[in-house]
Amino acid sequence: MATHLTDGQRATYEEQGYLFPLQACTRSEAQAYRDALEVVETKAEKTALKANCNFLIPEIDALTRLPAILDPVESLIGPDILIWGCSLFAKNAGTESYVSWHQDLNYWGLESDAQVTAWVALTPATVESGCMRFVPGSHRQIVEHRDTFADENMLTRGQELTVDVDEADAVNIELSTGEFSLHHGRTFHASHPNRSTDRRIGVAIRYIPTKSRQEGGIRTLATLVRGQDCYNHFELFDPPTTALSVEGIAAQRRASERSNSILYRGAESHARTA
Ligand SMILES: O=C(O)CCC(=O)C(=O)O
Repeated sequence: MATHLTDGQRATYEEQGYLFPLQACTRSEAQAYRDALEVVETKAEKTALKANCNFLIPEIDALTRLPAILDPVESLIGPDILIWGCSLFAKNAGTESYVSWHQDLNYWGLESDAQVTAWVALTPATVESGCMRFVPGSHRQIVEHRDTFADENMLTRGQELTVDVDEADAVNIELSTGEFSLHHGRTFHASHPNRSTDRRIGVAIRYIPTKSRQEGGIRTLATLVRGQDCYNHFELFDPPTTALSVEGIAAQRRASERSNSILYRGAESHARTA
C-alpha cells in the first residue's frame, strides 16, 4: 500500500517544518527492532552505535527502508533517496541526557537544504520520557549556534541556538511505539531528560536526494535506499547482513573520520565522536 503524503500533509510540513504522527510499523515490529538493537548494544561499546547504526545492525537497515517511511520521504525530496546519516538517540530512564535547541543543517555541510529526518519511536516518546519538541515555522531562518560541549547534552558539540526560544511556542512531538515524525533540518528542536521508567529510543534517519553534495567536495558515506544514484557524490555503502561485521565497523569508522572534519568545523574541541 502506497503511503505517499497527501497535498494537505505536504502543505502542513512546508508550513510548520515538521509532520507527525505517521505510522512506520506495528508496535510489535518496533519491539522487534528494539530487541535487535539491544542485543547488539550488549556486544558493542557504549557510544559505538550512536552514528550510522544502520551500518552495524541489519534490522535497523531494514527499518530505514520501510516503504511506510520512504513513501512520505519521496513525497518531499523525490524518488532517488540516500541516507546521509542514521543516529540513535537513546535516553535511559531517569538520566539527565537532553538535547539543546538547535537546527541540524547548520553543521552538516550540505550544499542544499533538500533533506528530511524521519525520527522513529522504538519506545513511547512522551512528555514524561523526553519527546522531541519543535517550534512551528522556525525552519524559514538560519540562526547562529554556540558550542557548549555540556556533559549531558547528546549533540556532538553540545551546540545551541544563540537566540532564546520561548518554551511556550514549542510543540511536544509525542509518538507511540512504531510511529515517526518528519522534520526539516532547519526546524528548531530540542528534548528534555527522560523521567519515565523505560528507555526512550528514537532512530533519526537523515534522508537526502542523490543529487545532494557535500561542501568542499568531501565524499562522505551514504546508503542508497530508493531509486538510482546517477551522481556519485557519496561513497555508497551496502550494509552487511550480519551485526557488527568487519565491513560495517570499518565503514562506520571511515564515515566518522570524514564527517568529523565537517561536523566539528570551527569548533575548539573534538571532545566527542559524531
Ligand atoms: O532524540 C532527540 O531527542 C533529538 C533528536 C534530534 O536532535 C534529531 O533527530 O535531529
